[in-house]
Amino acid sequence: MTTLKRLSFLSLLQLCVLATQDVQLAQRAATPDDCAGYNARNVHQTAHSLTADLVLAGACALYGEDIPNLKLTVSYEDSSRLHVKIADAAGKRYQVPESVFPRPKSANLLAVQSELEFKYKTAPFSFQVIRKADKEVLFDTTGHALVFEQQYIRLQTSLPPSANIYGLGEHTNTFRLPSNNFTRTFWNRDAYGVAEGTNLYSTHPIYFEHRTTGTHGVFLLNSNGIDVKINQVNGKTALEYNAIGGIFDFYFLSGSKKDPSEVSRQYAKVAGLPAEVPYWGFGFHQCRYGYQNFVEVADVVANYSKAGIPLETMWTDIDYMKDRWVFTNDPQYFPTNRVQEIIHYLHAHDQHYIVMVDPAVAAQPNKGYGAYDNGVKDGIFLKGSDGNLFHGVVWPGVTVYPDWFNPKTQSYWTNEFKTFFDPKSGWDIDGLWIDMNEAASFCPYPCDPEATAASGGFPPNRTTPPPDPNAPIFTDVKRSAMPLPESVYTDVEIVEREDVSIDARAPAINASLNYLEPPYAIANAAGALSASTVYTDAVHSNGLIEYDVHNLYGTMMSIASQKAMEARRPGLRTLIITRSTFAGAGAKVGKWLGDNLSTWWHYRNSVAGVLGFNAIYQVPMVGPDTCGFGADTTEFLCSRWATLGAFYPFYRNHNQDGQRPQEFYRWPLVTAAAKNALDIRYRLLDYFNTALHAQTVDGSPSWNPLFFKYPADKNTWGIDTQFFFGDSILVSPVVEENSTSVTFYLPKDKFYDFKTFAPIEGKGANVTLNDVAFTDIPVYIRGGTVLPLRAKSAMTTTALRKNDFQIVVAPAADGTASGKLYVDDGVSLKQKATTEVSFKYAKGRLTVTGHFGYKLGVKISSVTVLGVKSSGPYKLDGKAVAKTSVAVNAASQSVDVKIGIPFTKPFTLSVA
Ligand SMILES: *[C@@H]1O[C@H](CO)[C@@H](O)[C@H](O)[C@H]1NC(C)=O
Ligand SMILES: *[C@@H]1O[C@H](CO)[C@@H](O)[C@H](O)[C@H]1NC(C)=O
Ligand SMILES: *[C@@H]1O[C@H](CO)[C@@H](O)[C@H](O)[C@H]1NC(C)=O
Ligand SMILES: *[C@@H]1O[C@H](CO)[C@@H](O)[C@H](O)[C@H]1NC(C)=O
Ligand SMILES: *[C@@H]1O[C@H](CO)[C@@H](O)[C@H](O)[C@H]1NC(C)=O
Ligand SMILES: *[C@@H]1O[C@H](CO)[C@@H](O)[C@H](O)[C@H]1NC(C)=O
Ligand SMILES: CC(=O)N[C@H]1CO[C@H](CO)[C@@H](O)[C@@H]1O
Repeated sequence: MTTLKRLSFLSLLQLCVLATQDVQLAQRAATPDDCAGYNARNVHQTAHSLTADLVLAGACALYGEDIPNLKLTVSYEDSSRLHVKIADAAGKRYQVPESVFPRPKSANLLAVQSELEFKYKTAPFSFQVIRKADKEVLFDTTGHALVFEQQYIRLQTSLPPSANIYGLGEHTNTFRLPSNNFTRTFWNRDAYGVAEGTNLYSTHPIYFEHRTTGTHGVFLLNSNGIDVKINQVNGKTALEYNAIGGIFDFYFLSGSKKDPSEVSRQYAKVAGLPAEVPYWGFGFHQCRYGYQNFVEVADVVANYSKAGIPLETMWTDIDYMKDRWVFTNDPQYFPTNRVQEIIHYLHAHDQHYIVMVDPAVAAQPNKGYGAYDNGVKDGIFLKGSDGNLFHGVVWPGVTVYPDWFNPKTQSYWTNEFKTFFDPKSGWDIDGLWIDMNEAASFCPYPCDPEATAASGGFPPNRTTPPPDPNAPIFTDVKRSAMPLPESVYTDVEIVEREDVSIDARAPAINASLNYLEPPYAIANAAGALSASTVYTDAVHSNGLIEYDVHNLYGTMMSIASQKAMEARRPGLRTLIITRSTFAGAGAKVGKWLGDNLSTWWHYRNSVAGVLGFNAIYQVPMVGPDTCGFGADTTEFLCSRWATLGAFYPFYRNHNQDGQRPQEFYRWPLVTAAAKNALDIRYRLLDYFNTALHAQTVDGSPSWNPLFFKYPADKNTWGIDTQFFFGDSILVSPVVEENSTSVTFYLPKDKFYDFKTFAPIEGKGANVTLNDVAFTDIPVYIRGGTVLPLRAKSAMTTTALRKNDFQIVVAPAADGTASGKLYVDDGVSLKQKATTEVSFKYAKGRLTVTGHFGYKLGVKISSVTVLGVKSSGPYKLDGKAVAKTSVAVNAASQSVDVKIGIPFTKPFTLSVA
């Protein structure tokens, strides 16, 4: 956009201010590159760091007043991480609070020990970040003026032509981002239908860039509204940050020449390691908006049982609430005693229950509504610029919003959870779903809450009559009432986060700035900054202004909710699924991809969405609404989606109120597809849990794009409809509408068909399969892998854990393979004992080592070696295995050796 057009966004007030600044107006630059930038003075270089004063070289005044004096700080935090901070010299500007984004520890290295070099020019100031090993320039602001104004900061880097850039989510673009004419806006937004190219629910300003020389990462820690623009300029890719506040706080990650996932691990050190999830969280989840009452919820549970489809967790959307007031239930439609019956039934059958909680509380004074009254008493609701409670409109009508920055909000939130979700007197939920936390409001801008609530019909009246309060449920399934054993609720001290420096500093609100309509308008698809959300001039209890912290709301709700859930069941892992996230949220919660639609585009595109959150943003527990949320699904789409869903980390069928029902049992074809896919998922569950556990330990992705495994193969760089589940399971779903054929890429490598175990040589070319049944999905094992499979699937993950293992050895072309297995009790935050097994296969010999602290209580039923034509002899720990225990499958060239030994200690098995 031109400056002139931008100027039309200026408020009258600002025009007045600017008009009096004749000098600046006269010198106003036309574009950022016309600005003179800053000159570096007093450059102070030590062995560990570099600091400099940056002094404005000439007025720029593109979108307001320049900040004349800046401070540059460069520190070498560890060998792979360079921290570059450009802030106002006074250090008064807003920075992301450490309570929301704890800073990584710095090893405070010597510059010479860093893999990265910081090179700069003084007049005008520009800098390059260079990887020393190969002199590769990773970031280069040369020729692009730094602009640093009150409400507009800008920095641009030149990158190679058509750069391979991944990340900068949340978005529904391709996984590899367009490298021309492209704007990625960060402004968390309730984005029904998740339109391509628009700002969505989350903000993750991290990108990975892949080159033939290696893969590196660049993270901008800034929570203000940002447009990142990517264009081709003079034969190069120009990546430009345009933020409307905050500072430039960059973390450069050197990555690796050979292994792109190294950047994921380096970023995990910055963003925080993701949370471990309870094992049952990987089971299949059923949800919908519009389950009318407790009878319907119970019927869905029963119908899943009758159909023989494993249902691990049943969910209830806002339908359970009375008039959609959070922390209430409708006594007619969802009476507590009947819901408790459902919860007891689920628990007795090793199943689980989750409900939704929204942040916004119905503004209902004098109604005896605890959640409102308590919040008002504690003074924890967010206030508008006039000092009164800020009102928006959400499901219940006019609402207020908790102010997560208020020190009393945590105890308020924890208490509401303790009361409403009390295991004895209330709803004993096992996990939590949080929504509308962008924060969303149905109110346009400007907002008249009363009028919007009235005209939108909030809250809506129920459209069905109440059920018979004594309606029998689960009549044809045996009933028993047994909650989770008390013994698991061991008391463990909850460590509160320490007070940290950056929180203590809320910059003064500047009355001459426009926080509602700043001069630079980011490309927010909702329009004005305050449209459909909390007003950006609302002031938090610590003085921070919503303008700066809007993008943190969902993550702060996540942090508070995680603490509240942990307080209910101390010592246990939490499963919390949120809609809105900021960088670092994965340390507390998982995420679903929001309100997508039942379309083939959304089905396909979900792979790119999951890849971003798992492999880049470190929010690994992620998945879309399987079969699609909005719009009616079809039998073929839901079949395909049921099979793809089985490979998402988070696997949940969820549907919109009023759409065609889409539980998997609704169609025979979808039932078969779901059963088939769940059979594969559950047999692979310990393999995947091992991968996700590894991610919680060092950030190694548990869902990998193809180029992470074949970085030198250019054909893989743009692929985002195939992925690796864990390190070694290649999934290539059918992507065309109603089709039974699929063309996908097989890298030059050895693979094995997961179903038949037959070997397949990848040629570094596309292959086409023409008869992929709707119940099926192409799955291959990458050569070089030892897979610890459960020998058979089960109806719940609890039952699954009682099944024996089958070890599958899939050798690479060189005849070797390796793998790992991690098992713990699946629920505790602190484990008393774990089992960690390592599998190595070479020269026809499988060696199993490790420690077996956690008692698996199962056997290894067999070891299956693929791609061998061995006639033995077969020896287990040196002793010959009976011929009758060996089954050779000539068709697939595999050998299955029944060993049936307890899985309690190391062993070796030789097959040749
Ligand atoms: C750039 O993108 C905009 C919006 O997506 C589109 O309307 C326009 O045609 C594109 N311009 C070019 C040159 O591709
Ligand atoms: C459950 O199954 C019964 C029998 O097929 C059917 O009548 C009922 O509509 C189903 N209910 C739900 C909620 O799926
Ligand atoms: C709900 O029903 C009541 C009573 O019939 C009516 O007064 C009210 O306007 C209805 N509310 C909405 C949102 O339709
Ligand atoms: C407030 O903003 C005005 C206009 O940009 C600026 O002149 C002034 O220095 C600012 N005040 C502070 C304390 O930053
Ligand atoms: C695909 O199949 C569904 C039934 O599952 C059908 O409703 C739809 O019209 C088909 N689409 C096309 C393009 O034929
Ligand atoms: C594989 O097919 C896709 C289209 O289905 C195409 O875009 C891609 O270039 C092909 N890859 C190779 C290596 O031929
Ligand atoms: C198929 C699918 O899940 N599509 C999209 C659903 O919505 C999220 C955004 O919230 C996207 O990331 C998914 O790709």
